[in-house]
Amino acid sequence: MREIKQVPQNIIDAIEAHDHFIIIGHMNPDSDSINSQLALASLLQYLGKETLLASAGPFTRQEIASLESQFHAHIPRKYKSLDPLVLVVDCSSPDRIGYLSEEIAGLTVGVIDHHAAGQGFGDITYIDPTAFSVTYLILQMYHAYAAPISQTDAHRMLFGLATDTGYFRHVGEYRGEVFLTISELVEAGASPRVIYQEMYGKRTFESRKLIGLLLGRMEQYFDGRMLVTWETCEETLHYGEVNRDSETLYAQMLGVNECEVILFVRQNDDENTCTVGFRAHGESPINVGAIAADFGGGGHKKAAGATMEGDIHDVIDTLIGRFTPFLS
Ligand SMILES: [Mn+2]
Repeated sequence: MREIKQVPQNIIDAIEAHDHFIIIGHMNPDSDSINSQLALASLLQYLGKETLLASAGPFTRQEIASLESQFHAHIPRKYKSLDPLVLVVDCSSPDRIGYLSEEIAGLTVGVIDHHAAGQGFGDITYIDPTAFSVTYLILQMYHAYAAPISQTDAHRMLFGLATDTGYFRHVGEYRGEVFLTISELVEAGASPRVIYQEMYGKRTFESRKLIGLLLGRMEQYFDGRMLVTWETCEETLHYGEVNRDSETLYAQMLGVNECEVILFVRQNDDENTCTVGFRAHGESPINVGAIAADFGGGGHKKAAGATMEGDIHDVIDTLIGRFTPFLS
């Protein structure tokens, strides 16, 4: 089993030295980011600290939309004057928190993250790129303090772990720590059934139509080793940001025999740029995070994103060129 990285002493010391905390996650928050923020706030409150949760949003993902009211969109000036420690979760660079990076200027920043690219940002760091989710790292902090885990926090931490492992589908051999963690959190009251429903159920009729549209137009490149699909900004406007389920789209595409890499190119409403989702098959050696980083984006080896200039077909051409050395 993988060795568990200890919570660094300087994080523990910094928490000890502060009474007020600002907890920030990345923009376009996902379940790992949001639930890491919430579970960390609970732990700090248990330690007698005051916390403020902040997020640049938007809360478009269905499974987190109802949580928005717990987050501040801006840091109140008064709170900043209390000398809070800023804890940033699930971010490999300061731009991932959006405009909030300007609002925390001058404050001490701790970073708790699991992205491989996440080095060199933050005054103090707890970074473990082998951890499947940041909620897993937050759980290690609960252990470090021997803090009790409420049912609500067990749910949050399991939800983050389920999200970042694609409901445990991306977990490979010798990663038994994931299942020990699941066992611990289920015994503390988290429900895998409820989390599955939150992640994959309760979808709209229109969201299935959108998946049908995007699967219907996908194209093969490099003898089927790459699959590409795309969406115009008019379609995004029609289907909405909430009516989507990109993970199901990706899973369907990656399930195609011989497929190693998929690209999902979405035109932005400025019409001059596109947002690209990259995914690689678990068995492929291709690191899409490194390729996304070439275009100013980032992410993990198997899942990444970038914003690129040009219309949909320019962006697809550029990316086909970039992947040619790996796939032809
Ligand atoms: Mn994450």
